[in-house]
Amino acid sequence: MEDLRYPVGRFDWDAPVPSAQERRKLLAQIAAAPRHLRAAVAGLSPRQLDTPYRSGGWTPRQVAHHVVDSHLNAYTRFKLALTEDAPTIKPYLEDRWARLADTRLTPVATSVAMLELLHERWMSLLRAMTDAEFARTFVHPEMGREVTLGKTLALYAWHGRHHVGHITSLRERMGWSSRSPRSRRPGARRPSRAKRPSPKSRRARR
Ligand code: NI
Repeated sequence: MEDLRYPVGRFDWDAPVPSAQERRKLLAQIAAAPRHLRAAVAGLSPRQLDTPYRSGGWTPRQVAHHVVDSHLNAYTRFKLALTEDAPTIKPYLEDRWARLADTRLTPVATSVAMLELLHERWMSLLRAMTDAEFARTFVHPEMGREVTLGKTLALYAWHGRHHVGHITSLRERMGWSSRSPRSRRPGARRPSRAKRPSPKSRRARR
């Protein structure tokens, strides 16, 4: 059965540290993440934004705010590891962060804009990093070992796609069109409200 929690698969901690060539692809994914988040939430109503993507899961609203919470921490971890030798970073309780008042009260558009600006600055840092800098590490106290910035780059490239996938897969499953009816996939068109088909012709459609 498809696991709704992992729309792009799980992150592979055992994969080798990305090569310089692989890093280019990961950098492009991080650069694209704000654009993809913006498209994923575009046109969602407040009610849709508050629909959990799975039973017991986060809503698109919580997901959007969480991506900013997470990437703010990630940006800080990069800067700590670039300026200190194997510093121990501070984990945070993401579920509790997602239930704080700002997640409830801040428009999703604010977090999309924050992510755009944050990634603009984060990308300036990432693009300038050398091989030796990607080999620098921090200690994650819950993992009890050093993690390289190269691996962390792969993690956050995955992380953005992972959470955007929660929203886009919810939209697909719910039949929520993206943006306007015109951009609906061919074959996915629904009858307009003005001309509802009779029950008979509706059956024939299946
Ligand atoms: Ni996350």
